[in-house]
Amino acid sequence: MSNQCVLALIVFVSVSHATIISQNNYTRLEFDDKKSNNELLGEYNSQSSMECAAVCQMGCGVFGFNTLMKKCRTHKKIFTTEVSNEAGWRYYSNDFIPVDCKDLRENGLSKSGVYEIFPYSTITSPVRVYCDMETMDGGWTVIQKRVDGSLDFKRNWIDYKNGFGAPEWNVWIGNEVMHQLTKEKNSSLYVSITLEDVTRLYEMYDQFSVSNESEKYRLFLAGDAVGTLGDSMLKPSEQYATLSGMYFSTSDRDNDNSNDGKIGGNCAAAYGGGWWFNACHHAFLNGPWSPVHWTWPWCPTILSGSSIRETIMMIKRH
Ligand SMILES: [Ca+2]
Repeated sequence: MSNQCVLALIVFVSVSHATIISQNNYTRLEFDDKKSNNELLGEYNSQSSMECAAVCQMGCGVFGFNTLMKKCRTHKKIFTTEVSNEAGWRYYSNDFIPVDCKDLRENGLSKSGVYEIFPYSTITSPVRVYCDMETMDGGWTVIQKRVDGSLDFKRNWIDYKNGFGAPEWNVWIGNEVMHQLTKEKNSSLYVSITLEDVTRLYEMYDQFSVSNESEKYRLFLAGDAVGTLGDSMLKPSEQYATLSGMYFSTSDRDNDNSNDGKIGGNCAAAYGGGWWFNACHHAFLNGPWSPVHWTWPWCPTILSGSSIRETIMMIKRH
């Protein structure tokens, strides 16, 4: 429970002497048939309290759902004095702290979109992520998404560490967040590439994790790879090197296995984006959007960025 929620509940109890009923990770406030007018963020039509909860998840402290009018009201804080009587209202405190999109899915949120998650155990600030709630039972946290060339992926170590872009658009969620989401947790990786003709191909890896910064955000993949793209990351073929076990490299941090003088031994600089390069790659989803320069996004299935409309990488804890 966040400090804000604790404070809010104390204020509420002291004012109204209400009892509190814990329910579905939201705390039901026994304050029936009254409407709060305090610090209103928005009012929406809503079919259920869970739908209302999903709206609140984007950043409210308290929400009310009217079972008769099918309306939802979100508030920054709990009501204190500004209350009016109106039949049908039930109020809830948002004390649910989701670690990832799977947490949200398991708590009944079934609509894909941008949510706030709290992947850090010690830092309380949220991370905005896109959750895919439809693909393979939903609960997928998107870690990479590209829909056009308007966001430059040729970036330095710090940018890849902290992430860049926006979750509803083009995004790299950040290596540090990836590490937090996958440390001590068995996660699957789902890669999808949508082609210009809107064919959507995918590959799912059973186990995916990223180590910490002192281990240069090293990539680990294991288990089965299934899908329609073919495996280009883990064990593509005899002549193709794996990316599992590789360190993350950017143009300013060469951690790759290349000593090739033609590219200065620096894969990230040569191919124009950060990645877990070997020497260098047969899968590379962070290349320059310009098709002339984005080579081998997913070899041998996709040899040039020119045929790509969209890429997505997303993960889900087992
Ligand atoms: Ca090198």
